[in-house]
Amino acid sequence: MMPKAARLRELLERKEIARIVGSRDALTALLVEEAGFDGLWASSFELSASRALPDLGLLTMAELLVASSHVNEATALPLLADCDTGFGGKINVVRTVQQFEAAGIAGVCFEDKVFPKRNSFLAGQNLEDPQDFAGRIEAGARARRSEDFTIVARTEALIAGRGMDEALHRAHLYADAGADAILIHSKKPTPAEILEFLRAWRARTPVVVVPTTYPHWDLAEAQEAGVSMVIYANHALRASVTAMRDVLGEIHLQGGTGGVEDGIAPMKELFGLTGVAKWEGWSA
Ligand code: SPV
Ligand code: MG
Repeated sequence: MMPKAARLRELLERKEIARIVGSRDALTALLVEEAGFDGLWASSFELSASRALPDLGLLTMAELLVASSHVNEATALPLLADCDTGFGGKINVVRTVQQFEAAGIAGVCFEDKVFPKRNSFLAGQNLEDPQDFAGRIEAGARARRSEDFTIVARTEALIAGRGMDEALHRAHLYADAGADAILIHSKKPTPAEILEFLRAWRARTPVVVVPTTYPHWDLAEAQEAGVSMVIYANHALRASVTAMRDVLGEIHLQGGTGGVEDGIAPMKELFGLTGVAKWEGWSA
């Protein structure tokens, strides 16, 4: 089978748009694979939320590496790991690349915000100096062992309200520095500014988007406009919060679990997902 890094690269470079999904743990990754998606995203927002922490750059590189490895090991899908700002300066980016690549993870994404970053949908966004950030991307690209290991550079210029010229300037700098793809993030309710970016970018590198605030963008239109990959970054986590709240509320109200039993995954389904039969085969 093709190594995961090569598979992620192929997803970015093929004509057909690829869809990857935020997976905060191994079980979520299994469900993403079962649903037929192309790959996985280890989201700093989801991994923080799963620890009941806000997405403010609180998790260390080692914590994100362990969590990302659990996600990565669960399936054959390639994983793009969200490595926030890269945990410091150039040498921290270098070690991040070394460690994530050694763990068999297909690629990493670094964003051009000042450490500690704030989740893109929170106020108060500070951008890193573009030359400094480009230097980190260049060092990270040099540090990888395999050319297939993907480094995505994410610019938050639009998120920070710095305008299209700044976004394009930064994206070109990061591509010059060796980024394999550009993630252009937006918090607008329509894809208008993403479309403007794509027209000016002229497919210089593959482009990745995170359509959380513009969820109605048609996938075929996004592909036509030049998007290579979309990330559904947080939907599995948000779905499970809603489902857990509903069920826990019902159980508390009813004084028992009888009323929810038919609406939740049977134990047998979890035995299947967790591979009981496969594991029992080892001792047969
Ligand atoms: C994440 O999922 O952690 C992301 C995307 O980085 S966002 O939450 O939009 O910043
Ligand atoms: Mg993140």
